[in-house]
This record gives sequence, C-alpha cells and structure tokens, in this order.
Amino acid sequence: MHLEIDEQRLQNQIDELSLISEQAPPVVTRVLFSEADQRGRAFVKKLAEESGLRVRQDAIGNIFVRWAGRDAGAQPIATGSHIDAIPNAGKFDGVVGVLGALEAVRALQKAGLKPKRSVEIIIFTAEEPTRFGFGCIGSRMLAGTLTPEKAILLKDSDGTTLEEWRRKVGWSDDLAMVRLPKDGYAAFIELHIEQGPLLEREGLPIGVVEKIAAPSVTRLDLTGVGGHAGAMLMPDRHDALLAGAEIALAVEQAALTSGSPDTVATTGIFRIEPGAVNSVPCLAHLEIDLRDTQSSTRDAALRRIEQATGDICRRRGIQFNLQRMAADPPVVCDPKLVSAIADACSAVGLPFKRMISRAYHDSSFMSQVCPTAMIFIPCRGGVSHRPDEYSSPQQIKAGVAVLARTLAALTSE
Ligand code: HGY
Ligand code: MN
Ligand code: MN
Repeated sequence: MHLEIDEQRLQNQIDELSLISEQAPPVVTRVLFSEADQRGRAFVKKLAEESGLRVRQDAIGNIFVRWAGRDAGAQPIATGSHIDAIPNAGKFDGVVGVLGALEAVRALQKAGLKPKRSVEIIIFTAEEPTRFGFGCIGSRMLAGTLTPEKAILLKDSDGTTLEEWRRKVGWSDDLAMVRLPKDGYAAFIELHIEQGPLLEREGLPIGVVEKIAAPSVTRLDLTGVGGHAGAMLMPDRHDALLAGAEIALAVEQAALTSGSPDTVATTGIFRIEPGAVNSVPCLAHLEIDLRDTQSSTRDAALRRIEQATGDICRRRGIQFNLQRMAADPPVVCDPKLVSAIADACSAVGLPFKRMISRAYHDSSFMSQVCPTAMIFIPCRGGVSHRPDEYSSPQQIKAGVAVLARTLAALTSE
C-alpha cells in the first residue's frame, strides 16, 4: 500500500494550532478550560469534520473522532494524544499524536483502505497537570481510575471546582457516562515526541515504547509565622520559605541518593506569601514531581522526602500539610502491539529502538482499558516543555507513516 503523507499540510496545521495559545508565539500554553483550550478544541474538531470524520465529546471533554469501519460490531482501534500544554511549552508535545493521527487516517483513506474495524482518534482532556495538580484527567476517567465522585472534588489553585468549570464552558453531560467498558477498544497506539535525547543521540527515527515510568505528584503547604523583616529578630523566626527551600533540596537529595539513575525529582511549583520584600514569608506552597521506572524505588524516595519534611518543619517550628495528588504504577506496553509497531517500521524500512518513556502519557491509563503501546519520534536535543521543543517535518512524517501502517494492520485483523 502506497501512503501519501502530506507533511507540509501537517506542519501548517501544527503551526496554526501553536498560535492558539495563552502566550505570544513561540510560547504555547493551553490549560484546560482556558479560552485557548476551547479554541484549540474547536480547531481540531473542524479539521476532523473537514476530513469527513464523525466527532463527539464526552462529559469530561475527551473528543472522539471516528473513521467508521466495515464491521460496526468489531472493537475499534484507538489512537490519539492531547493538545493541552503547560505554561511555557512547545508546539509538538501531544499535538503530533493528534494531528499526526488525522494525517495518518487521511493517508489511509487516500490509499483506498476500507478498514474492517473503525479507527477512533481520541483527544484527551488535561493530559497536563496544570489545572488540577495532576495529569491525565480525561484518560483516568476513561479508565475508571478517577471516579466521578472524586473528579467533582477537584479544585484549581483559585479554588474553582471542576463542576463550576464544566458549567462555565457548557459541559453538562453526566460524568458517570465517561468510563469506557473494559476492552472498549481492541488496541490503543499513541504517537508522541520522545521528550528525551536518546533517539537523536543514536540517529534513530523511531522509538517503540515498551514501558512508561511511574510518576507521582505531591502537594505541600507550609505555615510559618509572618512578621516585619526589620523588627523580627532571627531567633524568633519561623520562615516558611526557608523551610520550603530546605525541603526542595531534600527532594533533590532523595533522587540523587535513591540508588537508581532513573529517579528524577522536581519541585516545579514554589509559591510564597505574602510576597513582600520586607515581610517574613508566612506561607509556602510546593508541588513536587518525582518519578522512577520502578514503583518501589520511587516510593522509597517519597518516604525520604516525607521524613525530611517532618524533621525540617519540627526544627523550624513550621506546620505542614502534605497531600499525595497522584502516585501511579509504571506501565508495561502490550508485547503484541510492540511487535506490530516494529513490523510497521520494517515495512517502511525505518530502523527503531525499543525504549522506556520517562514522561507519562494518556497511554499510561489507556493501558487499563485495552492493549496499549507508543511510537516515539526524536525531538531536537531531547528538549520538551520549552518553546524551543522541535521535531522536523521529516521526523514527524516517519512517525505518521509507522502509525498509519500499524493502524492499517490492526484494523484488518
Ligand atoms: O509530565 C509528563 O510526563 C507529561 O509530559 N505530561
Ligand atoms: Mn507534556
Ligand atoms: Mn505529552
């Protein structure tokens, strides 16, 4: 089957979507429920409808774009990713797996494929953690690991609840309808940039993901004693910022001393109050991202952080509230799907390597619904979650070609 992938059209769409952002180009930011998120959703829906595909959206905002197969009773094949973006992000994270999937379907349609199984492209709600403090809200609800009862309790940093946001944007369907039946799909394949340097370093065009690392997010609120920066003498102080600073260094140490090179830890959010130069910080809010490829190593590092937090706060006379927002297991991708992707690489003559994803993805949760695997393409310098994130049109085309071949094989089974 000869596939014509129009990389220029795809690049134009990636560029156009990147301009739908809460920040000026080249910075991409599209946080769930923002005006940019709403416009980004409309943009992708319009592209899908222009390709003659059927579009629907569920109660948490997951968008489903269906290419109907010949056998309506057969379990569909799913693909897709996300278009939301954290502050100061780039234009390829998630987007390659959404717009690339649309291009793969267009190429298969043009090649005259009449799929037995339907193909469904899913654009997942809030893969990024920015709005509610942890990621994959949409795919967690599809998998049932985030229940409607827990979801309605979610609050953003301004205290606005998920329900208040849903009402604001006009989403009124019942959240209980989101969860997918087990094996609701025959398979899920996600195309994504690597967000790491290995493929570029080894000069390889494709990565086939066999495992996804175990992520976690911890929220920490520290309460000290505020006061006048001039009048409050040092022995009398309970400075929330300094306690937070010690804890942030303890987070780094927990990763460096975990015994595993795969442990990574980041204090990505650190806010203080009142934020006046002549006022001793009375409050500090930290959000900590810690991961490893093994749950046991990750959890041991988390325990060390909890221990250090207690010690530091006792010594400094600080109150603390520690909340585990998420701590998910690592994911092993489906070996048969991994082989199907490897076969597709061979069919198009592309070398590849089997590898681990250190980033988490919606695939992490779709793996609880159906057999799941991922296709990676290189990104320049391994850079991601920065405006200079970059994959070339040729690199993206290679990923789309492997995705299209894999979908063609899976839809005919
Ligand atoms: O943080 C992650 O791993 C993903 O990019 N949201
Ligand atoms: Mn991301
Ligand atoms: Mn992503």
